[in-house]
Amino acid sequence: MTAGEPALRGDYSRAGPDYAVEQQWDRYTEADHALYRRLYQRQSHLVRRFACTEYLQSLERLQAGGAIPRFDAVSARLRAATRWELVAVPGLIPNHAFFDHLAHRRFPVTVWLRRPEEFDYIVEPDVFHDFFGHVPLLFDPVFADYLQAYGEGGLKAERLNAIDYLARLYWFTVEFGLVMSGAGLRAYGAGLLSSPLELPYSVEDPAPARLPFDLMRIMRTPYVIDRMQERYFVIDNFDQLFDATAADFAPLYARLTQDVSG
Ligand code: HBI
Ligand code: FE
Repeated sequence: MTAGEPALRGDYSRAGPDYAVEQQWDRYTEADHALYRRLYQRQSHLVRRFACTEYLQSLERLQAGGAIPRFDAVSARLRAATRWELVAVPGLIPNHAFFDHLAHRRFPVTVWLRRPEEFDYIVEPDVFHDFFGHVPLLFDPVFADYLQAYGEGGLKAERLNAIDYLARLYWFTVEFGLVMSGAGLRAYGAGLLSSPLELPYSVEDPAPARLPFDLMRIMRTPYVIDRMQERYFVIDNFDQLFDATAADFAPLYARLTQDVSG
């Protein structure tokens, strides 16, 4: 996205100022749909053991395992459920556009699918990660409100030069969050739900630390993007997440900046 970073794979030439594109569903090949089905098959077995119930209920209702979904059809159902919709994007988009979509209850979903040799892992988000990982929880009313609030917080953090702190909150909740439910420890983060290796690891492996959700600690914790995480933060429920992040972050950012400079 900035000079020096490796090029992103998507086609950005047709993207508007908000980075929206047409999904062009007819351009997916039968091989794309077959690869998507294989990814979905494997992962749907794993999530039954390791995902939170809110996620599983929505995934079940979506019935989206047969082919790469049509975003328009899913948006119609989402609008009825939580007033969210999907917007097709070429891949990672700049922070401002990303936050603005979330603040308006639009979730950006990448249009392209990974290559077969990337079956187990891909660094950039693709349609499987974005759809399988993120979309089911948009049907949960509390999580849906949290994500909108995160987008609004992102627009504010931009003005306060605090995006690096806020991005950690997204990372340790929306992407890699765990929840302690009645049934035990479960995953709700999309990076976990869409990963065949890290999903069981995050819930069962003795190696990583599992810490109680702590907003300030999260915003002080750097993360790596291309390895298993060394720590996860555990919430009790989505209300806790929404309530803990409802306050004005400006004084928190001021404290975090002071930590660093002195
Ligand atoms: N773009 N498509 C897409 N998906 C993301 O998850 C995403 C993004 N742009 C920026 C971004 N994430 C994060 O860096 C922000 O949460 C900070
Ligand atoms: Fe993601």
